[in-house]
Amino acid sequence: MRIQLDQDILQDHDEQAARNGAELAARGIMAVNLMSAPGSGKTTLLEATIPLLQQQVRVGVIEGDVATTLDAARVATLGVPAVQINTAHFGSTCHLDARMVAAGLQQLPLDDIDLLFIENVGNLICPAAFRLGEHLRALILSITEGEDKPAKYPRMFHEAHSVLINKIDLAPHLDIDPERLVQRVKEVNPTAAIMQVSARTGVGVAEWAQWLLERRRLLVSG
Ligand SMILES: Nc1nc2c(ncn2[C@@H]2O[C@H](COP(=O)(O)OP(=O)(O)OP(=O)(O)O)[C@@H](O)[C@H]2O)c(=O)[nH]1
Ligand SMILES: [Mg+2]
Repeated sequence: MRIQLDQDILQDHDEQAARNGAELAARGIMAVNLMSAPGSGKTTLLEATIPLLQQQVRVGVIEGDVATTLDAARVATLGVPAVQINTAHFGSTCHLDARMVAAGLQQLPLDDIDLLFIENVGNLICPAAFRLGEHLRALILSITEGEDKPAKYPRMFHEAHSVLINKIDLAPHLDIDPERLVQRVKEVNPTAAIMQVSARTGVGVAEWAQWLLERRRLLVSG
């Protein structure tokens, strides 16, 4: 009985995700679900990436967190429309789901957006199970988290279209080899685009921005 209920809830989520995806596609908006453990650098990466993208596309942001509007306030200073979803208000905490994103879409000026970032709640487990209506899933792994993480959280890595290895500026201070981390990611997901970046120094951010623009070009050209 319990299993049946869970299946029904997941099916409801999947249907709402399909509706979100259809609405975004009809408007030519590419949505990117940004996922990572807490503090890996999702918002900092957005702060570094958005100014590069703004020269070519109009960006919007949905921020997901359990509580506070801190992250939405950070990206809003870049002059992009940003809405904060607090998952606690929806009776769920560890991830965004499609109905929360639907609520966020209602608050955004969708006619003025080409590329929508959805920053998920910091968590390497739950977000993998919930589709939001996104076109792309980007996973951020900071090098301080350890090279065992792809093997320990395989579903998150397996579902990602791109994996960004962030905080690469810290590599000289750590006993971790970024190339080995790349190998560990490839063992779990051989097809994801893997990029080494530093949201702090900007290294690799232009490559990531170009990758996003190319993916959007392919999406809108069908
Ligand atoms: N050295 C270094 N620090 C970084 C980098 N990216 C982010 N940080 C720092 O890491 C901390 C967390 O960054 P956030 O961008 O808030 O991380 P987040 O993933 O958005 O965090 P949550 O939304 O709370 O899950 C901040 O102190 C950032 O300044 C980086 O590339 N290098
Ligand atoms: Mg954040």
